[in-house]
Amino acid sequence: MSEGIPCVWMRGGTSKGGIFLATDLPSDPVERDHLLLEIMGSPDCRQIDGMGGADPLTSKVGIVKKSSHPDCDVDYLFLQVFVDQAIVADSQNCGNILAAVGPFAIEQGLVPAEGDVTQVSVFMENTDQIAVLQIQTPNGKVTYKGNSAIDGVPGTSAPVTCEFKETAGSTCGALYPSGNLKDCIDGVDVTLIDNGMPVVILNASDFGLSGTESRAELDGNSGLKDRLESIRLQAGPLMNLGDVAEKSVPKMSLVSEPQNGGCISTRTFIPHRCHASIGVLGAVSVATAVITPGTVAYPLARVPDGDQKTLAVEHPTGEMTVVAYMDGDELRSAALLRSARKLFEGAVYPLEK
Ligand code: NQM
Repeated sequence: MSEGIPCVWMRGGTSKGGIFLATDLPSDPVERDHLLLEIMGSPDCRQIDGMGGADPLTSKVGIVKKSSHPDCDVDYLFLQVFVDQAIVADSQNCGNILAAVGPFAIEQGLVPAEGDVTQVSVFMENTDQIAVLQIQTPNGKVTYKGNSAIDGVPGTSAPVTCEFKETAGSTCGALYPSGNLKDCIDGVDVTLIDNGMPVVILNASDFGLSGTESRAELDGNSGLKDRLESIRLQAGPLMNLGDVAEKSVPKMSLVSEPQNGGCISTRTFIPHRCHASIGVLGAVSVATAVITPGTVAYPLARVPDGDQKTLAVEHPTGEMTVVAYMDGDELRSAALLRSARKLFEGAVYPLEK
């Protein structure tokens, strides 16, 4: 039998995946990616011969090491393992798996627990940016138990708060990489934005949709998916992302008026399947467009006043609250509540050679 690779399987926010110490994986990216495809069982739409859950949200990997950056505790590289294609993409961050990185780092001894709440500063290698997490560590030990609920996950857990600063232009080089608040592609108005995640924002009504359709209904709409992919492929170069045919960014977020007291309603494709909720940094990018006059989202949105805005971004399974700290009209930093859970610790096995 081939040798197992130490790994912890974790839920982070509304995503799930394998978290590895960098020292346990090959340092050569080609070798590493090949191994991760085998571990997840990709490419195969059922991922039957691997650990992946046959959904982009459960086919994720976090790689963690002690940080080489003076202000950070750990470095985190996120990899999206495609389900039905032999692709492992490092072109995006994942703020959900990030929530699992904090407890993992403490439990693996990379960060000492300090007091009842331990702060973990994470250097996000995908975009060279920093996130600061607060992890519950009563009596110096990580706990996953608590009273915090997040939409898309049953029950309650210990809170993991995530704060992001200076995420503008994380991957595209500028908050509005095309230089415009609004562009027109295939006759449809779009806002191309990157505040931690490259997102194309579109008005759901331009596609004959109410924006409240279910994930299954949208995933079954092949005409819609074809139109979105045509726009996405053209948005890629405008967003300084080049040819995005084999990339997981930009995401495509259809927006409409809020239905449940939030600031906006969303249905987000990541990028080919509809998200069960919305990504963390995806929500930060949408929230940023929501508060900015001139974007596609602004006229549909309900925006509270004040220097600290609580922006509930509605999605198919509830809402994701982004707390936006403002500097005048601009978003200075954003904080979000997530949670995590350790599901399994052991070894995963690549195919025998
Ligand atoms: O936007 C899904 C997720 C994500 C990414 C995706 C994420 C983020 O829900 O920060 O969390 O957009 O592919 O895990």
